[in-house]
Amino acid sequence: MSQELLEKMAQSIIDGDADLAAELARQAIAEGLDPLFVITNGYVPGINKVGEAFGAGEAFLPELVMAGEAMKAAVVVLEPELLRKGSERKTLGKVVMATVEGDIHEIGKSLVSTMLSAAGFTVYDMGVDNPSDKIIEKALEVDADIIGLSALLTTTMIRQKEVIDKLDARGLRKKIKVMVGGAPVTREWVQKIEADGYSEDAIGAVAVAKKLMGIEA
Ligand code: B12
Repeated sequence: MSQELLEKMAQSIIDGDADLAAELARQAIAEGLDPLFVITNGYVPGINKVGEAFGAGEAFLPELVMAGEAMKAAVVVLEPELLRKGSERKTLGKVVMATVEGDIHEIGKSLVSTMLSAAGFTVYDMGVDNPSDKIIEKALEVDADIIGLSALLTTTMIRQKEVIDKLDARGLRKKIKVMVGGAPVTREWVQKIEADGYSEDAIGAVAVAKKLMGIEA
């Protein structure tokens, strides 16, 4: 594994260069590199840097947007490879994945969806900015085993609690498990809202989903 390639990947995100990010992803596939490894060790450190700079007031919204677009461009190229790796397995369970209402961060949620699909789950990815009732309706429509809720803002995390409370009120809390995630989500928060599972990354999300289905991880 070339450290240089990983650094170039991180830099392509920092520079918001979607073409280069996608090109480097294609190069990684051609070299037979593990797609999740390059996402985790190449692109994610880049987007984290932009996030930190934004948080510190050293980068601004356009940079954040461009970094997000570059990250998406790389993941789009790597996604088929991620899926191919798990394509021969049977369905382990049905998961409705959604970013909560008021939140348009999609990259982490999509990565979790992709990894769950690759692991053999049937995933219904609802995209971003989903009202709690809509998420519950979808879960009922597809007879989901698990709802996965992503929230990237401290102001939208409360929607994770809202979904759980609404499931509770409708007597669905035992039938449908809820797992949560997103950068601001902490173990304390998970305990407080009594979610069934939490992971800080996409690999962990697969292990959590398996555990919720009673499957040995
Ligand atoms: C890219 C980005 C954006 C892009 C999103 C593009 C897109 N299409 O998704 C854009 C430019 C749109 C954006 C907008 C905003 N953003 Co923004 N953004 C980010 C940034 C830099 C990276 C997020 C990301 O994609 N990370 C990479 C992925 C792979 O990681 P992830 O999302 O954390 O997901 C992983 C885990 O959390 C976990 N996971 C995620 N979801 C789930 C779900 C389940 C069920 C499980 C088990 C696990 C799990 O697994 C994932 C894979 O490993 C973060 C900073 C950061 N480092 O988090 C800020 C950040 C989240 N944004 C922030 C802010 C403030 C905003 C804006 C309000 C800015 C503004 N003033 O307009 C808006 C909000 C818009 C809205 N209503 O949602 C703040 C939030 C602060 C806070 N604590 O609330 C952050 C932390 C930046 C900062 N340091 O200030 N943003």
